[in-house]
Amino acid sequence: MRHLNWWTQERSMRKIIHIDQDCFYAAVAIKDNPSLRGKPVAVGGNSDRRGVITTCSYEARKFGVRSAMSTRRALQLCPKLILVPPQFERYKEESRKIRSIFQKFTDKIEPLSLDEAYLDVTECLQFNGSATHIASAIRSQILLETQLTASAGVAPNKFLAKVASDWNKPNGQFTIAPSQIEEFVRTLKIEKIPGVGKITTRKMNALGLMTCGDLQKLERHELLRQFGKWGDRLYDYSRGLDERPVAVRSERKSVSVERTYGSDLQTLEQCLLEIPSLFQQFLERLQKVPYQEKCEGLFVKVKFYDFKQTTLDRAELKSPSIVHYKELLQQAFERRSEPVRLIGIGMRLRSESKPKKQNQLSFF
Ligand code: TTP
Ligand code: MG
Repeated sequence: MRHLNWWTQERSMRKIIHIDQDCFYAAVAIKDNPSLRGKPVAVGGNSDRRGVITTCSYEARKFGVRSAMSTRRALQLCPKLILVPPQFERYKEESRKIRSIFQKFTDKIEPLSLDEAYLDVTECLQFNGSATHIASAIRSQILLETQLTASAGVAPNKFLAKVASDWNKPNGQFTIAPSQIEEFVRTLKIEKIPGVGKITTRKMNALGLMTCGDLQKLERHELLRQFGKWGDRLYDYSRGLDERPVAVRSERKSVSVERTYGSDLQTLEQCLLEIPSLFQQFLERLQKVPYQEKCEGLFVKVKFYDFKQTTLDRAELKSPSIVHYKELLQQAFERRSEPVRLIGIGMRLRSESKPKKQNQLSFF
């Protein structure tokens, strides 16, 4: 079952999803206290202690309340504003759940903050490799597991994906396909470029530059002269170009072993025969991990003859076994039923655990 959609025809093209939770801190506060739903809610410090607003619900935004505004000013704009204190542990908790959903689709995750991440899903085979469908599945799963809404942008690079995630906010998504880039950037307002703040916008507007289309008329050296190093980026962004890869963090999130085979394994049976020796190797690896961490699920990775790979994750499986890995391998293999060049098995670990002296894992 080989599939070529409009996107994978461009072989070098990446598929990037930018996910951003909607009014994240406020949404968590509302989840924890449903009587706040539908009301203007802000998370921040008290006005009498020179507090500032971290964020607010969309109802509060209608009054002009914004992040980083003083609480005093926010209350002037919206006297009925309900102020709640921040609860960072809760945000981390929800953020962890959201990250483990991302991991079901790709290993290439670059978290930007607790509520925002880039995902490279170029190699993800789910939904026939449709990044748009993957993004909706991620948003549905986030809603199901956390009762929080997220917005997503889908595009061939990080810059466009980030712009796109803001396009249909809240609780929406937007895809910019390669064929639409030229038209999209021509009319894109410069203030939509991440990193272009009020001051740069004013400076550009004064030069008659309103859209990326306007920016395109300037040579690279002119942009460098006007905007310093940032000019280089602006030259590329205004054309919808961005080659920055999704920068995966190196913190330990899993323990795994994998093996590449000299000649491809042709059948499911051949693949399954490899599990016992991989499992033995996996147990040896586990004992060397100097962390005491909780298992957050098992996974199997399969790379097919053409280097396309798929990862099958099961968060509900909390203890590694040959039976579980065989089951996962079968499902992963059947996504394509093509010759296999690599098999990996592993276990997700809770991401925020602290190193312990003990040299054993808690589930042993
Ligand atoms: P954002 O994603 O910028 O904002 P948001 O999620 O609240 O709203 P949106 O629907 O527009 O995405 O930031 C994520 C969280 O980071 C936000 O909930 C609170 C925190 N934050 C601050 O503490 N200070 C700030 O100035 C901003 C912008 C955010
Ligand atoms: Mg957000």
